[in-house]
Amino acid sequence: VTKRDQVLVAGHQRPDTDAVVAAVVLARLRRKRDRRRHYLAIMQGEANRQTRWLFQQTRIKLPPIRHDIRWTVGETMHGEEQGIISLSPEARLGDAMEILQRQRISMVPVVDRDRRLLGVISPRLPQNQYFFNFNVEDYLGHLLSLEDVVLTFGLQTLKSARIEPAAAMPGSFRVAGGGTLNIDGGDVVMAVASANVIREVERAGAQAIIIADATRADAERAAKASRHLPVYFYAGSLLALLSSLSLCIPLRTIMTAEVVRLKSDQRLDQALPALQDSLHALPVVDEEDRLIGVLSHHQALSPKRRSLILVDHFERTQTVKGVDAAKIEEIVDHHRVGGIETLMPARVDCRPVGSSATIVALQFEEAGLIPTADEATLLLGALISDTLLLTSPTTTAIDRALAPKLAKVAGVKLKSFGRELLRQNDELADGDAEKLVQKDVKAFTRGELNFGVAQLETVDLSTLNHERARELRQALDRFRLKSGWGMAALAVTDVLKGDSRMLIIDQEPERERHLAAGSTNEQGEVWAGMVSRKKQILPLLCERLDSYIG
Ligand SMILES: [Mn+2]
Repeated sequence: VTKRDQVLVAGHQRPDTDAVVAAVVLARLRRKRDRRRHYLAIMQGEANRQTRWLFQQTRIKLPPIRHDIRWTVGETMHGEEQGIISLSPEARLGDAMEILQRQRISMVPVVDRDRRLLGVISPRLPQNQYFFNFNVEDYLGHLLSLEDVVLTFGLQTLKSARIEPAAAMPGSFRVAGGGTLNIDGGDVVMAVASANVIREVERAGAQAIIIADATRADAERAAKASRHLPVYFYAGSLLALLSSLSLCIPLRTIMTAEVVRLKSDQRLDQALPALQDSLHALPVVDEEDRLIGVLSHHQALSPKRRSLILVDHFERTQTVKGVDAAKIEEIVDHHRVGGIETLMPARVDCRPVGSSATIVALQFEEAGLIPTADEATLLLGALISDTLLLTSPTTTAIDRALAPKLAKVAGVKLKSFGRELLRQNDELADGDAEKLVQKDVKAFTRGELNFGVAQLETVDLSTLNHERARELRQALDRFRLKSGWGMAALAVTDVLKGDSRMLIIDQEPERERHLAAGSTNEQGEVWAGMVSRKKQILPLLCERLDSYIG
């Protein structure tokens, strides 16, 4: 499986529990049915407290956060999965050339023992013209040493040096061709097997002689003419030896150390200019400059469309960045059919039910599969979250039938699990009072009086204790003064029980008592069965205002 066979499953921005769970469990369901591809859930932003709590009830991990699905360098490069080819600085130019030709690549990275990038070798760089230029006579002692030649060709030693030759003695490669010899100290001479030549070369102060174009026996006989001069034997022609000298050059001496390095999490389109400026593929390194991949022009210029499954949204404004360059294969949602267009025919599973998790659970059933306990826990949590424990008007008979079944598989009690889950996102207990009274507030006028009515939803009205009620009253009063209202009310509504408690603050204490119907309870009068501000709470408040004679 390569990274290219990945299918991302994404929920909407500012993810709620349903968006995260539907993506995670749908990805797991698809994986069970299709093992050839890698289905990977992502979320567009931090999970909220409720979602984190729900995942903590399972062994399933929260998906990675990803806002932008455009390809990264890491996803496009030739990486570990495909095998990264690199060479050590002690490798030879011949090794590099072989790889470059066999793999048809433009560059070979040179790395140390810890895979740290030291440089690159590329025949496309002007400084690497040795690839096409065998005129290496004068490179001895600069680009390569006698030892490099001996090691690379596995030259047989016929007469060894008394003193080890210096690793990089400067000199030239010379060919003893029969004419007058012109040898300087430090030169390495290549010659046919001739005792006379050996004597002459030794007299001239050469570093060593390599005998080629000869049988081993002839070479050994000639070598006897040497007193101290090291003599080596090359089992091949003089021409072959001469023309392949450059292959002995160690990479450390000719690699290009100054090279642009790409990072794996860099976006591909942002790495393109550097790549287009480069004559060869570019290395990709980690934080410690260790080689983790190579990005070629070919890979970068023709990226495939990314496969994508969208869940819990059907609006362009809520979806991931980079959706235009992706191939939407599927949409699973319970909202209205919105403004997302697909390039190719897509499988769309939109059903008017309480949550996207409901649809995912139904897909399990339809596939003849049962979710694991952990998967059922997540699905149930998302279903409860979106339907406020099956109380919201979006709840359907399908949701009501499904919830107890999921609870059974999950091994939890529906009601108590649901309340515990909903409490996680409940701000009544610990939210900032100043923010809570302003979160959902509307201004009204009745006669001469300007007033405001705020509403705060909770799943557990018992968290509104005396202390909390006092805090909220004080914050409400400050907000009333700032807004220039004569009166302000806060309805704390228990969405599960369908009741509200009314906290009322009025500049006229007498009217305040009247509006509270004489109740002196600091936690507010209970308005039983009242949840709708527009249809229930405001009419009763206005009725009491009208009946007040100050
Ligand atoms: Mn939803």
